[in-house]
Amino acid sequence: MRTHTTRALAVATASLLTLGIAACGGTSKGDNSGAAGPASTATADPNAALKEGLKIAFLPKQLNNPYSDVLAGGGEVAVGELKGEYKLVGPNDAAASSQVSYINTLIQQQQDVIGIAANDPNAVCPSLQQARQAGIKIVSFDSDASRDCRDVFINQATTQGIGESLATMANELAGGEGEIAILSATPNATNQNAWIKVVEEELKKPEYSKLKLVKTVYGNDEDQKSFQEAQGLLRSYPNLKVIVSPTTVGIAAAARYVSSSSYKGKVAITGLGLPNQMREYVKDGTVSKFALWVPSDIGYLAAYAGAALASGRITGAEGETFTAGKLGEYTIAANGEIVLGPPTEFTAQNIDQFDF
Ligand code: RAM
Repeated sequence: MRTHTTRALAVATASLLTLGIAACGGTSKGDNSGAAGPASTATADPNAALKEGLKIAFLPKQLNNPYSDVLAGGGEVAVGELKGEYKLVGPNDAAASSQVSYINTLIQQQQDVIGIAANDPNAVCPSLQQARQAGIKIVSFDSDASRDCRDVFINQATTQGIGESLATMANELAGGEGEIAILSATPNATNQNAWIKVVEEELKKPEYSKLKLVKTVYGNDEDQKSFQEAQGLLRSYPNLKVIVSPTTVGIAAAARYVSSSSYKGKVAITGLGLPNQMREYVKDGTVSKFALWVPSDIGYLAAYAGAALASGRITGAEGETFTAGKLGEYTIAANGEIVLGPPTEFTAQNIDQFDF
């Protein structure tokens, strides 16, 4: 495509101008000369062929979460298309530093790309920096690591967009007034904390003046703890109208609790959920509306971004473009962010069209 080529050339030229003298070659594995830092010192070659045989590892927040399985499944498909070597590893809990030992092992194994959903933006940084110094490309997805310890971040949708959608759904379900509460994942999760911040900002707007966020609690993305936290919220706040849970684990646990309690039909549950986990609660009337994106597309896009980085096609700089197989072309935005697309809202009308 003409526009594509023109754009790619413009980006390449811009990168050359920006990087100037610092651009003295790419960093390869085993080269300790400076992969770390917010922007790579390599120059993007938009015509570089994608390498085959790349070792691309996925490290989600935790393994025992259906969301991680769906997401990594998309990554596996993409790595297959790229003729690479796929690996999935991870802890069973989403605690701040639970991923560190996995990163260290992936460095030992000389992976080419580590895709990570960071359980804490900073706890993973020293190990990720070591990985970058060993020439490994870091693609954060779902939950970002600090900007200076990864190359790009695959964001499922814009942080602002997700936060706004959570506030809008809560407002609609509360009928424009009353008490709402948030049931989040872990207290250190980059993604949930960023979305909650947007919700809090949204609630300051005049259209939300009658909506009151009474409490935010954390179920740590553990089913039982999330269930108990939902129960606790309803006991502590008898006038609660809506529980907003921006985590697939939390929303499913809260819906399960409410569906078999006297709160069913009185307290609304909304947030971010997997259609397959939420279907029964939509069908039984506990949940009328929630949102999400296609998690497998995040994994798929992360693998292609990793391959583009490891092949020198992109460096993570703003304005660079690459093609992600069936998903088409993506442009890197500010701060190395690559946005998948807008979230989808699910209701009784459309939920049966989705199978993930
Ligand atoms: C949970 C995890 C994940 C988040 C989804 C919406 O599965 O916390 O990080 O993106 O919910």
